[in-house]
Amino acid sequence: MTEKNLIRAYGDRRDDGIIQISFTLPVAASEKAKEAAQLYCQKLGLTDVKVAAAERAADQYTFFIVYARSPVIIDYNEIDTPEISIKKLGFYELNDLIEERLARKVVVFGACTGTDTHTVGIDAILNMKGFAGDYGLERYPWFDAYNLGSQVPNAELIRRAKEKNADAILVSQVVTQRDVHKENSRQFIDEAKAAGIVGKTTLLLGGPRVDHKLALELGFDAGFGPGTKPSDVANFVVHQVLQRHGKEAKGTHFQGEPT
Ligand code: B12
Repeated sequence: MTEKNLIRAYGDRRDDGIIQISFTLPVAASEKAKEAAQLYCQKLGLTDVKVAAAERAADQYTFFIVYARSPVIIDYNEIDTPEISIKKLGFYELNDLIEERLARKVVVFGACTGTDTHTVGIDAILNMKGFAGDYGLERYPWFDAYNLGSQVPNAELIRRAKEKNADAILVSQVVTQRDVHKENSRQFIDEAKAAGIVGKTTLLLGGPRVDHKLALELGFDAGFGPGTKPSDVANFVVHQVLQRHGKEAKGTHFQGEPT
């Protein structure tokens, strides 16, 4: 039997259970609203509740930040979740690797698909300037990156990618109301199956509410969430492409910092 690793939230001291939460209630900002926030937190099972901020969010809406103590204890060793672990190569090393092993450019297509207009995330990954000081894929001389923009129908993205024999397709989904991101992603996978590219083209899903586990469940090869850097995506795609072409042993991915 595995040993337990019981953990609680850390606030000021180890195991004090102190957490910070934020939420909005549909009432105007007032002392009564603060009391409502207190009561709400108590009903969540929290104690030592302190309403640190209560700000008007809109007419009849107040946004709260609360500190409180949670009794919850979890066993960290019970958690088993898929995770992308990869030893990242730096910009120059990765380009050199593509040149040496593949001797052609890696072709990627990306878009924000369905009804979603939020392009900032996919732009951060693909555009020349990149994100957080990390170059986007357009900047890599050994990548050919096509960014089709927003509200692109799934079938159109797949058709355009197939025309260029794309190695990878990047789907961005930001709006999650009524799980529209999942519904649209499932529709993308259905289209990809019909087009015969599943298992041949690397299919990536990304967005603020996406994680690797969700993407795998939906049928993608990997998922990338908030804070993803273009170099994370570039490294993942290159290793997948090399492995698909038998130019790198499977399971070469392992954890580590960029060299
Ligand atoms: C900018 C913005 C807009 C702009 C978008 C402009 C544009 N060209 O993109 C405009 C004003 C048009 C807009 C419109 C709307 N928006 Co808006 N918007 C935002 C805002 C403020 C920022 C989003 C953003 O740019 N984030 C920055 C990027 C860099 O982060 P990111 O997307 O997470 O991307 C990173 C990762 O997730 C990952 N990633 C993302 N995609 C991919 C894909 C792949 C393949 C990979 C590998 C990685 C990856 O890499 C990126 C870099 O790390 C957010 C609130 C917020 N603060 O987040 C609301 C927000 C996303 N919008 C929201 C809403 C509701 C809307 C509207 C529906 C509003 C309306 N009623 O009209 C419309 C949407 C219309 C539509 N059909 O989509 C909600 C969504 C709520 C929900 N749960 O679904 C949010 C959260 C605001 C809120 N709190 O209510 N919006």
